[in-house]
Amino acid sequence: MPLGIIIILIAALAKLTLGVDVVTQIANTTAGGTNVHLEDYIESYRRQFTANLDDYNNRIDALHKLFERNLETVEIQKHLLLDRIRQTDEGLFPLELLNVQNKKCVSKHRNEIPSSAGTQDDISKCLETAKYQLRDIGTEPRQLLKALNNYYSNNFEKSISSCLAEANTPFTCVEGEILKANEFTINHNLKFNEEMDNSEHYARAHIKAALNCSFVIHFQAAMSIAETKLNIDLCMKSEDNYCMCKEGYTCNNLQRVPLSDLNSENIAIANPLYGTSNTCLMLTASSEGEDNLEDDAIRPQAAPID
Ligand SMILES: *[C@@H]1O[C@H](CO)[C@@H](O)[C@H](O)[C@H]1NC(C)=O
Ligand SMILES: CC(=O)N[C@H]1CO[C@H](CO)[C@@H](O)[C@@H]1O
Repeated sequence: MPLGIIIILIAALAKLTLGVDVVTQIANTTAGGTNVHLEDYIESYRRQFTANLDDYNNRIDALHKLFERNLETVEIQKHLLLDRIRQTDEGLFPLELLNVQNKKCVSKHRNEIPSSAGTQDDISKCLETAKYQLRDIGTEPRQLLKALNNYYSNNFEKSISSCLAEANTPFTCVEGEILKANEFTINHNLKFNEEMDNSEHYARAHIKAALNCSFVIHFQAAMSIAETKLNIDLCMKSEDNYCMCKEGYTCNNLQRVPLSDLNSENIAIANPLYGTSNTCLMLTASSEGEDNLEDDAIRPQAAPID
């Protein structure tokens, strides 16, 4: 006799003697058909649980990646800045070769350019601090993921095994466990979302700190580079303490004349060359007590005496 017919007979018999519950049980568990269905039913939930765990994992990973991508940006910016410092440094070599005056100006100001090694160290410190904090990102969510995984693979599986082995009505028993597992999952999801929010908040704060840390270094370096270039430029235009008299000749004998001394009523002024070995003199008028050439009424005048 084909198996299907036996099952129908048993089901019919059971219905007569034991009532609806037993029919359900038999219909859900009889070999060759419905036992497989119950297994499928459980399996479909297992798949859902696994998908849930994967989702947790993906979200934690995404948070880490977000953090790492931002640190990569800092790393890229570091290389760009080091390039810029190198280019600035290299740009000074041809200037030095032009003439003695330029060479003096360049060597005087060259060390005002931020050093590559120092800059690299400073930005690396920003990155190290951030990476150190990265270790803690996602700790709580990861603990919740572990707890959920533990629940699915231990509590749930044990209950299901005992449902299948011991319960008179395994389907009802299994359904009860699935209901419990769903409830556990929903409560766990709420906690997980909350912890993810906290972690994201924490991560963002540290990303911001790392970007700010590197920004400050960039800003200072850019300022130093610009200032150095300006100083060298000013120096080469003899607005510094040197005067280019003619190609190849410089005068470093700069005398500041207070405005009050520029008195046309006086018949004589002191001889600034008297008793010195200087052979040239550059006079610059300066306002009283002030040491700033920028504000001078009269620009430096070259007065080679030889
Ligand atoms: C950025 O860093 C500088 C220097 O460390 C600090 O003074 C400043 O408060 C920081 N700004 C922000 C927005 O964190
Ligand atoms: C897989 C399967 O056949 N499930 C059935 C088990 O019995 C219940 C009745 O309690 C049905 O609702 C299910 O469809």
